[in-house]
Formats: sequence, structure tokens, C-alpha cells
Amino acid sequence: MAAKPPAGDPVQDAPDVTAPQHAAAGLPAVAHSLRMAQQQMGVRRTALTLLKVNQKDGFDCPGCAWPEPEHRHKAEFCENGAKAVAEEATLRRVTPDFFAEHPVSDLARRSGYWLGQQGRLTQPMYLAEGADHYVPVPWERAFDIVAQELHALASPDEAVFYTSGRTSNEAAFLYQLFARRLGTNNLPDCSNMCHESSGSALTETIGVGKGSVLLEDLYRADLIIVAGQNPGTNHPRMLSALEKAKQQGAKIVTVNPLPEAGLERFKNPQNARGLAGSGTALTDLFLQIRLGGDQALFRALNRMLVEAGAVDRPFIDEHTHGYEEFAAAARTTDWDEVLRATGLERAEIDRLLAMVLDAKSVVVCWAMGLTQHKHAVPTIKEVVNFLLLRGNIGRPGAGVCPVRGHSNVQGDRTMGIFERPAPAFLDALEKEFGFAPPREHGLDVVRAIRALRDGTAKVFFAMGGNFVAASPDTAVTEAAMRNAALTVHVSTKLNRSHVITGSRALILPTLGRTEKDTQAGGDQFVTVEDSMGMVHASHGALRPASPHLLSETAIVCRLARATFGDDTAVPWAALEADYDLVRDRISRVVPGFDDFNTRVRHPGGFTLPHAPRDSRTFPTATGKANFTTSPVEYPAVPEGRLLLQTLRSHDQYNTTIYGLDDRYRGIKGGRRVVMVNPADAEALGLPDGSYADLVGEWTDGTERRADGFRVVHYPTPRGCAAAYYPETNVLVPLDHTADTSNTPASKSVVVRLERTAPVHGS
Ligand SMILES: Nc1nc2c(c(=O)[nH]1)N[C@H]1C(S)=C(S)[C@@H](COP(=O)(O)OP(=O)(O)OC[C@H]3O[C@@H](n4cnc5c(=O)[nH]c(N)nc54)[C@H](O)[C@@H]3O)O[C@H]1N2
Ligand SMILES: Nc1nc2c(c(=O)[nH]1)N[C@H]1C(S)=C(S)[C@@H](COP(=O)(O)OP(=O)(O)OC[C@H]3O[C@@H](n4cnc5c(=O)[nH]c(N)nc54)[C@H](O)[C@@H]3O)O[C@H]1N2
Ligand SMILES: [Mo]
Repeated sequence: MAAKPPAGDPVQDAPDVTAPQHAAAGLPAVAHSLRMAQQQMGVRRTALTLLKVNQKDGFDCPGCAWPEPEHRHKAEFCENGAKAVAEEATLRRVTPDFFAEHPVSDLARRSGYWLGQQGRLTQPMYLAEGADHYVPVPWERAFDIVAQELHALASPDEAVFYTSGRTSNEAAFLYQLFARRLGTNNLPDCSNMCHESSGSALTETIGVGKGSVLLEDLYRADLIIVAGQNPGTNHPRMLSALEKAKQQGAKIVTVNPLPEAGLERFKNPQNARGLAGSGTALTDLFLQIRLGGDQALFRALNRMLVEAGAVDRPFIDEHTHGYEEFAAAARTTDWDEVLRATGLERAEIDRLLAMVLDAKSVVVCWAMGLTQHKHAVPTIKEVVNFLLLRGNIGRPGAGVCPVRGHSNVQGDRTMGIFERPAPAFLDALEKEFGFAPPREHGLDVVRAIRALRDGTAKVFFAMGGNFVAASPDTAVTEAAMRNAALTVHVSTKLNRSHVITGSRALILPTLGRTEKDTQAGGDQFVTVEDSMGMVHASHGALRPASPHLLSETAIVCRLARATFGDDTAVPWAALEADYDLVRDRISRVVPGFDDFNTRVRHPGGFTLPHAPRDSRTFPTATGKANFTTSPVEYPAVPEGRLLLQTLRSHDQYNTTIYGLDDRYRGIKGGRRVVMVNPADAEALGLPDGSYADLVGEWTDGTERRADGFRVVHYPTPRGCAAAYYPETNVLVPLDHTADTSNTPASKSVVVRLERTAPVHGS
């Protein structure tokens, strides 16, 4: 039997700090994941469950969006995938008794870690106006409550429908259909806080907002640049791909303010050498860049390539637009500014240049280190300029590789979860279902928070996720949420968004990816799309956590029936009964899904078309790949202040906290730590082990405060600091967002450190 959840709140933040490690995975990773899994699931269930992850007849790992290789290992999972599975397949349960025991006012004082550790939600729960306890509510009554509230709105645009990225293609397609049938494009999603900057930059420059490489391309690349990403923690299976690329001759360059262990050396737990031996050294060149310095770095490279004439002229002439203007601007790049912005030495950038000149085929991978800055979109556009210069797109071994987060975040977007849908998508929807979807753009995450704050949005409905904890400016977001008339969460686990509610609230518990999904038409499977545009099936195997759970698909269909009654446009009941019928609809609305039901039944699924990758055609405004010329930007940090990035520890999945350790960074038993360069810390009078409050300073003069962080002297560049999300979201101003994409700039927050007395007597 799995251990019971801790009775009290276990967050006794008393971090214990040792030196950071220089290698990832190996035996400790296997041991650690098995220990965590067994605590949640017991021994037998752990073995049965983990063997099903990412197998062709199994379920898609609810962890990250990294693709599955063609030749799968018996255990095609990683330490953090195992933790994600254990978190969902846990034997712990949150029952109505739990809510009877704990008033919401009490739950609101608990940590997110404690809430998540209570286990799986088991029954629909309702919080009435003025009440302090959730009470069980029958499903039909829950749907009626939502439907009545939606009907009472002055306009459908007063409702907001959020999506996190675990939702299957089938559920996502029906969910956007529901919102648009109601009459709104208010479909914000976690992508707005994540890779939106990548989508914005790629759509403008290459015409497709997705990555252009497949796993084979990584294996065939001569040079892989990994910028602003920590795969050892967040995409551990990517390390196997990097290892294979390396064995086939690739060089790897890491661009990161932090020396992340996984990129230094990888001990592949799938083979003996990795388990017991010293593993594979991955990074050939580590560029320890300052936060937000990447645009300047790539511009400097581009200047040198242009000046050396080391560009692919035939490709540029045939396939691109805007080269001359870009080349002229690149030639004027100011080296002093580049060195200031990057914190690098000229010789380091020269070394990178030499590797680029040596490489026929280059892939650039990136994640949140590039996307969550004010100038994230021009930064990624500069990466595209870099690849275009040498024709590194649309041929084997080369291209753009934005590495997605949530396991189906890319698929959700493909299915139409987007507040700014393309007219062609709406046309196809209209043709298929015979109603006129709204054309006006809807609210993204930041705009939805403003609308709730200002009272112009009144109903907040979430398909998964933890909006309150994941969003920036926690105090503002929580106040906005409390301002809603009704908040509704379709969720697997208890989280903070369930306890910071509107006047009324509902928790609708749902099946997870690991569980068997049986409908009137028999056992169902769902589909997902990974970070490289591969679509495949996911078959749940476990018995549902509770007999009361409904699938996300069923929840949408039943809500639609409660809202629309007899709907002549959409046969909701039939779609709920048989997901093949949903896939038939998708095949007629979404490009690339022809013959969906047949092709997705092939083992391993199929790859979606990608014009730049497949044929070097670029569906942009100019019909070519666009060079873009943007001024070089980098964050300004006032004297005596630090630039803070908010990032993930090894023991969390976004707002889900698995444990209190960040093993590779040498931090144990606590999360309230701030990593500071020793020289900066000394100048600020902050010895290692001292405590400080983090005070965010925003340009409008407002301040935001996060108290009681243990100072850790850490190898981060001068002027840069790091602390974990979501504890530091309180410091990210709502208005501090990336230009164009409107993504919260959570990797560049100006803070002041104020020394305080030690916390918890440590
Ligand atoms: N186990 C686990 N897996 C996950 C997640 C999780 O929380 N846990 N989250 C999932 C999700 S939704 C996402 S989006 C991904 C996130 O995956 P990552 O983007 O790897 O996540 P972060 O922890 O935010 O790490 C940001 C990395 O970028 C670096 N960085 C920060 N700022 C800069 C910069 O200005 N320039 C450069 N070059 N580097 C910078 C940081 O030092 C860090 O290494 O992971 C997904 N997978
Ligand atoms: N400061 C700062 N803020 C950030 C980031 C950062 O780096 N720094 N990263 C941003 C990024 S990249 C992202 S993607 C967002 C993440 O934002 P979200 O996706 O909203 O947050 P998660 O923590 O992933 O959501 C966890 C919850 O999802 C629910 N859940 C899990 N599985 C399922 C399922 O199968 N179905 C349903 N219906 N619910 C499920 C559980 O109830 C769980 O509590 O956060 C963003 N916020
Ligand atoms: Mo993400």
C-alpha cells in the first residue's frame, strides 16, 4: 500500500545546500523515481504502470512533449516522467469527507505542495455563494449551474475558457467548438505563458509556428545549439537524443546562464555504461550568457557570417526575403553592446563561430530561457535569421526546434485552442458544423486576468492547469479570480486554483491519461501531438481513480447539452459516445488530419505536414522565409539590483511540486532559495546561507515582495539571479510581458535583495 499523505503541511523550508552536480540521470535517477512512484502507488502498481508509458499500445507520458523514438526501450520513460505518472496514478484520494473536514479558508493557507499531495479528486464538488466548504454535487446539477451562469451573461465574451496542455486532441477540439458555439474566442491557454513567443516569431518568419525538425534531424546534425533550456530536468528523454547525436558526430553548444548538469554529462539509465559508468559528455562549448543576452549573441554571429560571406547565397536568393536590409543592419552591430548584453568574451563567440563554419547542418533548440523575456520574439527571430543565413532549414539535420512543455500543448493549438484563430480554421469549422463562429479575437492569459480584474469577464472555466498559481502577479491574479461570479476547474488533482475562487466555484474531477476511458460506444483512446508534430494514440490502462470521474470529452459534451439543449449543429451525445466520430470531424476541419482514424491506428501514428521542413515552402505574407531586422535589446538592470529568472527545480512539474529537492543543483529540503553570483552576494552583504526578501521593482514605481529566501552562492553570471516558480510569480508584474506574444517575462524580473533574519530558526 502506498504511504498516506503527510498530515500537516510538510513545507518546512530549511534548504540544505551542497555543490551542484556535473552529470544527470544514471542510477540515482532510477532509484529516485522508483521511490517516489512507490510512495504514491505501491510496488505492484508502479511496475505495471511504468511499463506502459510511451509504448505503442500504452499511454502517452503526461510529462513533457518530447517525441518517442522509433525503437523504444522496454522502459521508455525518464525519472521525471515516472514522477508525472506517479502523481496521477497515486492511490491517495481526496473525497467529500476531506472537503467536509477542511474549509476553503483553511485550504487557502496551505502550500501548493500540500494540496497536490492529498491525492486524486473523486467527485464533483460545489462551493455555494458565501459557503466555506465544498459539498458534493451530482454531475447534471453541476452542468446546469454552469449553463445557467453562461446564459445569464450579457455576452458570451464575459466567459473565459482556459486550457492547460495535457488535454487530448479530441477533448480540445470539442472544447474550442463549445466556446465558439457559445460565441466567444476567449480561449487562453498555458501556451500564452510558454512558447507563444516561438509561435509569433516562427509564424512571421517561416510561416509555421512549430518546430521544423524530427528526431532524425537531431541525429544527423553536425551542430546542435541548446539555448535557454534545461533538458536534464524538463525533457530528460532529450538527453538520449543528444547522446545519440553526439555518438554520430554532432557537436553541442549550450547557451545558458547556469551550468545545467544534464547538459554537461548524461548517464543514460537505459544502458549499463550510463547506469554504472561515467556516461557521455554532451556539451562541447558552454556559453554562460547573461539573462536576456541571446538576441545580441545571435546578432553578433550573424554579423560575422555576413561579413565573412559565409552564407548560402542560392538558398537566400531562392527562398528568402529581406536579406539585404538585414545584412546592412547586421554589419552595424556594436561589439561593445554585444559583450555587455551577453557577458561573454569575444573569444568565446569566435569559438562558436568556428563551430558554425565547420557545420554543414545546424539545429537550434530552445525553451523558456528564450521565450519569457520582453524581447523574446525578436530574440527568436534572430535565431531564425541565423539559420536562414546558411540555409539551415528544410533539409536533413537542420532547423528550428522549440521544445514544447506540456505533453499535448502543441496538439491543443492545432485543434483550435487559440484566442486568435486563423480565418481559414473558422471557415472550415463553419462549413463542417453549419454555424457562424465568432471572428473577433479573444482574450489571452494576461488579458483574461485584466478582464476578470475589471469585471468585464465573469465566468472562468479551466480545462486543466492551475491558472492562479501559474499566472504572473499572484496577488493581482488572485484578486481577479475572486472577482469572478463563477470559477470552474476540470482537474485531476487539488490545487490552489480550487481554493482562490469566484463567488461560486465548481471542481469537476476528470480521468487522467493513464486511465481507461469507457463510453457508451465502448473503450476509447485519445490522441496527442508531440513537439515534433507526430500524432499518435494514447490508451489509458488503469482503473479510474473513482467511479464518479468523467473524461474531459464527456464533460464538454454534457456541458454542451446542458447549455444548448437540442443542438442542431453538433451531435454532442454521439461524439461523447464514440471518439472516432470526433476524429472524423477533426479530419475535415484541421489540415493534415485526412484519414485520421486509420492513420492514427498505425503503430507510432503519423507526422503532420510542415511546409518549410517538407518542401522549403514558406506560407508567410511574402511567400518566402523572412529575414527580420529588429533593434538589439537586452534588459536594463539598475545599480545594486539583480535580474531574476524564475525557473523549475528538478522536483516539480510546473505548479505541481513532487518534492523539495533540486538534486542536480545541490539543493535539498526547501524551495525558497535564491541563487546569486558569489561576487554580487558579497557586494550586497549576503553570505551563503543568509536570508533575504526579494523585492520586485517595476517601472511604474510599484513594488512586489516575496519573503524569506535562503541565499545560495551559485555559478550564475554577475547581475543575474534565479529562484523557483511558482513561489516567485508574485514578483512578475502583470504588465511585464513579451512584445507581440504578450507572454509574461518571467525570466527577467528586476529585484532588490533585502537581508532578513533566518527563517524557521535555521
Ligand atoms: N520535470 C518537469 N518537466 C517539465 C516541466 C516541469 O516543470 N517539470 N515543465 C514543462 C513545461 S510546461 C515547459 S514549458 C518546459 C520548460 O523547460 P525549460 O525551459 O527547460 O524550463 P525552465 O526551468 O524554465 O528553464 C529555463 C532554462 O533556461 C535558462 N535561461 C533562463 N533565462 C535565460 C536566458 O535569458 N538565456 C538563456 N540562454 N538561457 C536562459 C535557465 O537557466 C534554465 O536552464 O518543461 C516541461 N517539462
Ligand atoms: N514565473 C513563472 N511562471 C510560469 C512559468 C515560468 O517559467 N515562470 N512557466 C509557464 C509555463 S511554461 C506554463 S506551461 C504554465 C503552466 O500552467 P498550467 O498548465 O496551468 O499549470 P500546471 O501546473 O501544469 O497544472 C497542474 C494542474 O493540472 C491538473 N491536471 C493534471 N493533469 C490533468 C489532466 O489530464 N486533465 C485535467 N483536466 N487536469 C489535469 C492538475 O489538477 C494539476 O494541479 O506556467 C507558466 N508560469
Ligand atoms: Mo510550458
